[in-house]
Amino acid sequence: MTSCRAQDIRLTERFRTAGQGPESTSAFDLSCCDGRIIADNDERRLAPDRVVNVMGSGAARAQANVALAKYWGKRNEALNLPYTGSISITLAGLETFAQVDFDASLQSDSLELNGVAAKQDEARKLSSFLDLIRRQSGVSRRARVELRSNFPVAAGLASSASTFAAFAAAATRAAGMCLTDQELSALARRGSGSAARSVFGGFVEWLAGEADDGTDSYATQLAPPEHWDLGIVVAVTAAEPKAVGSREGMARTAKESPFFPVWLQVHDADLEAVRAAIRVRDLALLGQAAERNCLAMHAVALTARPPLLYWNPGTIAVMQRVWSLREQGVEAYFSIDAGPQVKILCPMEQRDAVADGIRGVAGVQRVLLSQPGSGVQHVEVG
Ligand code: 2P0
Repeated sequence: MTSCRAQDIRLTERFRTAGQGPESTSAFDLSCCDGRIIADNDERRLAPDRVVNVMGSGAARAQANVALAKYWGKRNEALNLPYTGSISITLAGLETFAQVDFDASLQSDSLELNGVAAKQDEARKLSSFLDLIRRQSGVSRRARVELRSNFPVAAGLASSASTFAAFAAAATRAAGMCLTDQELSALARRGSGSAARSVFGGFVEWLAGEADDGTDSYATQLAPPEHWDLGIVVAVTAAEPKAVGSREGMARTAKESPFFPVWLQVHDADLEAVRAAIRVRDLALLGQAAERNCLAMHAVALTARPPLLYWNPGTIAVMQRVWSLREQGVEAYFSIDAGPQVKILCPMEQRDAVADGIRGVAGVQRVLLSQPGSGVQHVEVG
């Protein structure tokens, strides 16, 4: 289990590697942290020695992820506890920056998303997350929060994953909380399930866990980004937010699809195949399992009542192009999360060719190039 001290040192290393100057380790008195693990759903205050030097401000960046074996259905909606484990790749370049300032002069939280004041439902979600951090840290001040993503948000590109991973890191830093990576992952999960995975870079598994309180439901890194030089191409077929969000979509599916038990039954084998494929870097095994799991998730969503269809004609055209590229010998495989965008896995040396093959497809608005990316990074503020 990672100690808090190790986490902070590693974050510092990541920051330096990213070439963005020295990290402010002075924000923490590291000697206070003994690595004891708190329950992620704990509404109590952290022990006094786990809240140190409240800086008031913190900033962090995190990247989106694409799920290869997907999270679709919660056994506990309040705590974002999934029925199944899931595995993802963190996506380099699809990034959210978060800055949090606890400010005694504020009467209420001031929340901005991409330069615009958060809408009522977004604000409620962000403030509830801050409340959790306030309860755990004992900080009572309201916060000024700025969140910026460099890709279409709420459109099936896992913006909530990068948002809550960055937000959790920035807010806990601002509140002076001393957390391990595992604790940060479990905390980010409370904001959005998939955010648990974006805390880590590379190839990441979120463990479903069994405990009712969620203490064993957090992500862990299966392999770092450099483990496998995979190319990832993202075909953006719509930039506007989806009609039905993931939260409502998975709740409706779990409750209203007669096939939901079948989804749970088939998921384990896909999870195992994806895990094994990553271990031995077998793209055919990985791609086939990812496509199978993706299609099963969308099939079960389609059979919810009323049905959920996240695709548009461009989505289907890209899927068909991927299949035809494969017939021509290009090792390309798709996955689609809860939205119309398509993420394509391929060998890095074929990434440009795949992107060229996708650009001409009707309905494709933009093509983004990615690869396995790094985990959450603290950023110096001020
Ligand atoms: C995933 N998705 O594994 C799956 C696949 C979308 C399809 O996790 O309710 O935004 O905030 O926990 O994490 C998107 O759902 O949902 C998602 P909440 P989240 O990536």
